[in-house]
Amino acid sequence: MRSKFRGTLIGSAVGDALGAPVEGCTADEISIFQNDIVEGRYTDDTELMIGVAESLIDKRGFDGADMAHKFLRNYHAWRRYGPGTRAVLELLREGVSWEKASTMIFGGNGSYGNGAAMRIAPIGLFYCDDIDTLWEIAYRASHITHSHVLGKEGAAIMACSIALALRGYRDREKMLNYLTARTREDIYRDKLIKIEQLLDADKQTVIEELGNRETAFESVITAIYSFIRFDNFKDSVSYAIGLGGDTDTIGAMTGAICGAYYGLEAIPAEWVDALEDDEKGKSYIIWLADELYRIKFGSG
Ligand code: R7I
Ligand code: MG
Ligand code: MG
Repeated sequence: MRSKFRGTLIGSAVGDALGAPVEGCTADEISIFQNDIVEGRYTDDTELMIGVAESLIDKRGFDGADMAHKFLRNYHAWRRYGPGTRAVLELLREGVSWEKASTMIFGGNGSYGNGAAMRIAPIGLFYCDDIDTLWEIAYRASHITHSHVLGKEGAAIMACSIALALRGYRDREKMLNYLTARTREDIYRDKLIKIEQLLDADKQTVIEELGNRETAFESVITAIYSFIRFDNFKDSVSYAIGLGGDTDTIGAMTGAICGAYYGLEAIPAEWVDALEDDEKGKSYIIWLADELYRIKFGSG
């Protein structure tokens, strides 16, 4: 289980770093995707995920004001944040409360970008044995930047997928039945139901049916699909990135689910080796995973 905790957070960071250099490229442009060219710099996806983990650890659970503070403290603009999230962080910095800031963007509707889902992995770990609480906390943690229900639902589905993968659900019927029964949003349910018929589909069909963009409902189910379609970390994450579009984020979300299922040792060593290891890099992310594990299971 400790290896799965590490695998989740490192898997997410690795997927982010691998996808980052080709973010915004089309599938055709990436069709000569080469796994041996690895830069190892992560982006906003991982920087925000680190903030989620740090806050859960410091507060022994969810605390919105503290998590918002962690996001601000860790923020580096050059890691390429989404415009909505950048605007919310600016409002928080000006002193607007974490409950209010996210409701002030996109004409008051709030964001349905995938920025809440891409950082949610630590919540999937921390609340893995209580899906009702996990779902509720995923919503509250999303609200810091994403107040639109579809942004929150995408994050809850992602957190739940990670919890199920930790418990060993890859059997597609079991996992998909669980998620389909749980979600209350049609756009997600309809895409989950489609997965079964898409298992041999070509890339273009998958992109059209499930999406590869930076909205939550055009990326979260794509990551779940990439996990289910293959039987190992490398193939799933390479495939997810090869779809093009929001490659770092779909890579990160696929990497998190795969890491939760297969564990750290299943991530290609050359990918882990290449991951940056500066102040808050690989070693620190492993430490965060171990702390979450220690707090949760009370040992070592
Ligand atoms: O969700 P968010 O943090 O973006 C994450 C993406 C990832 O790909 C990261 O790697 C990083 O590159 O950014 O940032 P938002 O700006 O809140 O949402 C992402 C995009 O979704 C927005 O820029 C919009 O294009 C779209 N979007 C919306 N469009 C119209 N109306 C999100 N919410 C809305 C909306 O309410
Ligand atoms: Mg990014
Ligand atoms: Mg992205």
